[in-house]
Amino acid sequence: MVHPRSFESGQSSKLLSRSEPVLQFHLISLFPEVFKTVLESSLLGKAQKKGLVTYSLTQIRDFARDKHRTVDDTPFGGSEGMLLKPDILCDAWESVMQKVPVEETPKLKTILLSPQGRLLDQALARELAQSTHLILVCGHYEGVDERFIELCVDQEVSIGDYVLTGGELPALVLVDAVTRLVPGVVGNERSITEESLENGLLKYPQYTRPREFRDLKVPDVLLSGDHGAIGAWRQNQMLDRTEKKRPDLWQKFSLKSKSRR
Ligand code: 4FM
Repeated sequence: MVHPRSFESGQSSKLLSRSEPVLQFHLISLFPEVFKTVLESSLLGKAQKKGLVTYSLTQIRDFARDKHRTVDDTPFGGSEGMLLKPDILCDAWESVMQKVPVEETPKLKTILLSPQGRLLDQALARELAQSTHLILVCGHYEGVDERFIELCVDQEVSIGDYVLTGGELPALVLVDAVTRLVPGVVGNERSITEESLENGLLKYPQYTRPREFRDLKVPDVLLSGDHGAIGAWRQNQMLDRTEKKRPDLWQKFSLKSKSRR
C-alpha cells in the first residue's frame, strides 16, 4: 500500500494528495555524474524532494559488450572522429524503457540533444512539460549512428546554434526549463505567467531599495501606489524593451497580435 503524500500546490493552501510524480526524467549519458550536483540544487532539488519530479541517470558505458567497454566506432565512408554505436545506445534506452509501465508510454518522449534538433524555446518547454516521462539522450564525439535515431528517438532538440562537446549541458538546460513548469515547482502560478517570454515579451525593469543609488532614482510611478498606473507603465516597458533589445521576438509578437485582430 502506497501512502499518498500531501503537499501544497503553489501559494494556495489547497491540499492535494498524490503518490506518483508528475514527470520523470531519464538521462542517458557517458558522464552521468555531471548531473548530480545541479539536479540536487535549488528548485530542481526541491521539486524532487516534493515528489513532483524524479531524475534517473543511466551510464551508456554500462552497456558496452567488450572488455575495453567500447561505446564508439569509426564512421563508414570515412570522416573525422567517432560515432556512438547503435547497439549499445539501444540497449541503454531499452533498459530505461523496461522500467516504464506500458500504460505510461503514451506520454513518454525520447529526445536526443543535438544541434540538428528543433530549437528549444518556451513554447517547446511547455509542450514537453505535458509528458509523464522524458528520456534524454546525450550525444558525444562526432554524433550517433543514424539508426539509433530512427529506432528510438521521437524528437531532436537543440538549445542553440553553437556546437558543444556533448549533450549533457543541453539536457540540463531542458530539464531546468521544463521542471519549473510542473505545477507546484515554482511558488505561484503568477510568477510563471507574468514572466519574461511566457507571453512572448521581455520583462519590465525592476527595482528594490534604496530609492536612490549612485544618483539613479527608482521611477516615480513605482513609488506612487497607483496600481493601475504601475501596470500600464510595466506593460509599456515590456513592449518597448522587446522592440529595442530583441527585434526577433518583437516581430513574432507583432505577427501574433495582428493575427488575433
Ligand atoms: C555536438 C552532440 C555534436 C552531438 C553535440 C554532436 C547541442 C546543442 C550540442 C553537442 N545539443 N543543442 N547546441 N550538443 O552542441 O543541443 Cl554530433
